[in-house]
Amino acid sequence: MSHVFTRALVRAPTANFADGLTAAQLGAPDFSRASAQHAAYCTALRECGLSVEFLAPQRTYPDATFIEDTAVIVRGLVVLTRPGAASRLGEVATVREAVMRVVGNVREIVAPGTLDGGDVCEHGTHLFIGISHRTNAEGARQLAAFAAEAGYSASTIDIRGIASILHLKSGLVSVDDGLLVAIDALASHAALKGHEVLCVGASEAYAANCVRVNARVLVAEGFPRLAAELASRGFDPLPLSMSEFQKMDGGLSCLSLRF
Ligand code: CIR
Repeated sequence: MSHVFTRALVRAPTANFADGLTAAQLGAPDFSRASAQHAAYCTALRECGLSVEFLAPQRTYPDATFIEDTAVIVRGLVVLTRPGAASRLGEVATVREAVMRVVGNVREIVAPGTLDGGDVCEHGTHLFIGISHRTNAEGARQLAAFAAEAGYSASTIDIRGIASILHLKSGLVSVDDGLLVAIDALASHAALKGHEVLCVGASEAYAANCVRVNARVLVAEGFPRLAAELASRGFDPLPLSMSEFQKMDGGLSCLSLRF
């Protein structure tokens, strides 16, 4: 992986975190456990060499801890999103200022486009953009146009028929310019033809949302097969408890914006 991350933006969960959106049916999350898991996640980012900036917690937006959905930050490209869930639209204003501090020239997805950052999988200089129940074709089109200006190609993958994932990156991530990790339902998708794909079995599907951060790969704890497979390929997995975020349909990538 050529890019070195130096900073991350995060936002701690609020006490009303359980009021956020979820279809997971895993029960209500425990706030104090979620807070501890979030703190451990931030420690892990620091271990990977990043400085971690905390944005103010947002009680008005119980899903705001899933900060990844509000912006797409890839090399030379910063795009504020327009989240597809009405209850999350207002989150973008709360990250605008912090994102502007990162790069002055910020682009923005506008209506009728919708786009969640979790639907954007950066792989080398290509963006796979998920068409989901949150991201629509117009949002993807706008992002692809911004991406082209920044030298990225882009293609879409329609995930609306895959009930088990909320966002594309819930089931497809890039751990290296030459390796994707994907759930069964995506591993043999035509859009991935020609790419090397490590397929995560059904029993470990949640772990597909792992995150390459410099020398490490953050992986959800409790999914030993993926961790072992990554280790055997020379990666250095860093397991993290994610149970409370999983209950709210969230994964490792959505808890930070990394750049
Ligand atoms: C939501 O439904 O929007 C949140 N409860 C979870 C968002 C997870 N985000 C992500 O995977 N990028």
